[in-house]
Amino acid sequence: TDKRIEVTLRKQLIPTKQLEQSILFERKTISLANKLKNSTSGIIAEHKRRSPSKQVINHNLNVFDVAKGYENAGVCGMSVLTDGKYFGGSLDDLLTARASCNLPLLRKEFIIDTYQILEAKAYGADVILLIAAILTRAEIKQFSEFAKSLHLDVLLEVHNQEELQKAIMPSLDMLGVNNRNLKTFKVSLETSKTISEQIPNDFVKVSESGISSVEAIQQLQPYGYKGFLIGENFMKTENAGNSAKQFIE
Ligand code: IGP
Repeated sequence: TDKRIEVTLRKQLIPTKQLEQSILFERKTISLANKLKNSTSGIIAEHKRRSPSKQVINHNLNVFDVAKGYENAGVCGMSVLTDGKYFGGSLDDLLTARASCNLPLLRKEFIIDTYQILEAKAYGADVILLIAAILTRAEIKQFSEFAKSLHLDVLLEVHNQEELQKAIMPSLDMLGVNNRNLKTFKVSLETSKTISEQIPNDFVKVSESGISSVEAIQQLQPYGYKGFLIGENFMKTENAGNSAKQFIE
């Protein structure tokens, strides 16, 4: 409901038409799914200042430098947290990342309204995240089809088999398995391993959260994972880009 209020307020501030007329709305988007398919490293590196589970991760890194650093490291894409309340992010962070690099950008947000998908596009995103745990099947269908009409890729996040069965549909590009349990905040790579065989091969498989070594990635690859979403492990260091570089080649 907090998000509802937030979205309603922003909608009043910047009406839909205004978003649609913004310069970035005409930008040709880059497909993260395609980049992951053709990559050996598959790293999606995240900008995350803080989180509910870790409080402060890093306040000294600025988005501009982090985006440049990730791009120089050779990652496939970048994820930018835009949620303010829990993660200390903003749409400005997304815009700054867009100004700083040419990587496909994922808007990391709790999306509950098509307006947020228009915002994603207007602030320079190439990909949106949809979280199965907070959406109905009808919403997932509506939101993913709307995103596709704007040429945005869709990453659908699940935590378990029930969510996967509820959410699976052709308008999704990537299926992300979140290794972090939302209630306990515990992470286990076993989550990705056990769900992998239920995911049809026409979707690009992404493993999310709690990945802190190249060995972890090598463990997950035989299960069909092509993408690896990593935040904290890079952001907790002094130079996120350099840390990401160590995961590539
Ligand atoms: C990154 P980690 O453990 O590497 O920092 O995790 C990413 O997976 C995590 O931030 C995340 C997330 C989310 C955050 C995954 N799904 C949904 C907010 C909302």
